[in-house]
Amino acid sequence: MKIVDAKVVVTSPGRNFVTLQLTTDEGITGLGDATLNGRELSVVSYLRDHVVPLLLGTDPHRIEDTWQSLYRGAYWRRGPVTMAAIAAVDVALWDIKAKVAGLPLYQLLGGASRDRVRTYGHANGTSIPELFDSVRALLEQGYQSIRIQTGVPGLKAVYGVHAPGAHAANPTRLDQRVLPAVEDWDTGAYLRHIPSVFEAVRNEFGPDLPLLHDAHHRLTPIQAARLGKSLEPYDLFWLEDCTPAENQDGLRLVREHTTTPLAIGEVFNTVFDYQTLVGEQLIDYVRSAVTHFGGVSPLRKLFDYAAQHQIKSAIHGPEDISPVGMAAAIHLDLAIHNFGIQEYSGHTDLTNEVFRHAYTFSDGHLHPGEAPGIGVELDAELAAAHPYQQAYLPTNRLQDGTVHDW
Ligand code: EZ4
Ligand code: CO
Repeated sequence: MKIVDAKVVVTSPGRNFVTLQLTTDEGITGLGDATLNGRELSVVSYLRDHVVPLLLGTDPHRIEDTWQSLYRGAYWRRGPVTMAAIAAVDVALWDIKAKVAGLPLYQLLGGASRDRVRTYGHANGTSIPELFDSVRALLEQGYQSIRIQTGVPGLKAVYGVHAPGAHAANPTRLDQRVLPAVEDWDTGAYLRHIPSVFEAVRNEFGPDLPLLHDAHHRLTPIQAARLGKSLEPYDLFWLEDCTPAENQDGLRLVREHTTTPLAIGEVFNTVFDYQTLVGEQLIDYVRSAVTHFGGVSPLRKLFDYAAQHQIKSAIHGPEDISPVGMAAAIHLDLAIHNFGIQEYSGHTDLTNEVFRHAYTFSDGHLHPGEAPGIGVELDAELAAAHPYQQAYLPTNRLQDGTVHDW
């Protein structure tokens, strides 16, 4: 079998998605997600200009060899653009292999280790009453674990949260350009406010509901240590991205001070980003996405490494992972032993029409379905009817104007 065609499809049914579609000489197609929020076209060029010419004529069954040749052969290793591009190839090849076998991908990964995949959803509110409404709406949708994000008194933005359905929260328009929204931040005000939010949520919804929180890389290790400690009475499922973890050593300090479980890694793209964090068991959940970590093949290896240190999976699953990336994640979630939880925000109806998928959501759980491959079909005509729109994630500044992590 040979790869005879490789197309990179960019579509924006509400937000931008980048998809690689490979076709074999036997007419079998495979899909992979290469979406890198706010920097989408860099991955399109990496694939179209530099990877597609290498793939044509090769054997799609040689997944590991293709992966290694793209990773090592480029000489320039790692980084989000490279690893999103390689991820799309890896997933498209797994999709083809599973279709040839006539099996859903999870069967090729060892079969199901559980009946279904537990998820968590995002509750957001500028105020406590608004947050409660958001939690209730998620509970009505069936979610059984909930991430809590709120406004902080004195700040305009709810940190780390995108405006619903928007490309970027309140983008500023200047001439023909789309510029990122600029949000405001005050770490002291945040640290003083957040424990009272969790106290209120516990009082309203009781002790049993698993609650998560994302600090979105905004704290130093000592601030993160203080936050983890102050949240201990509210029994969090995890505190996520408490500090920018390129500084892996900083997590030792956080870990020494708090028993709040820690989750890290949505911006990481290789196992090297996790060496200290996993090797010294400084975290409890690894957060990388199939889409940004080079695909199913390397993420499976990361999870096996994490398992040796009693660390579980928690694949990143915001709306900016396409249904193709989400499907690949759900197959992996079902198959691995050390599954923790899957983030799941769902997609708009239009996105689900562009990417028709076999995976289903009910009672707060996902299942990948039984369609051969990853179980996603791309509607190319509908995708083409919704072309790329330039968009950025927001940026963030302190009240004196200093740029801060978003
Ligand atoms: O802000 O994926 O845990 N989820 C998150 C996400 C990220 C976006 C960035 O593109 O932090 O919502
Ligand atoms: Co996050």
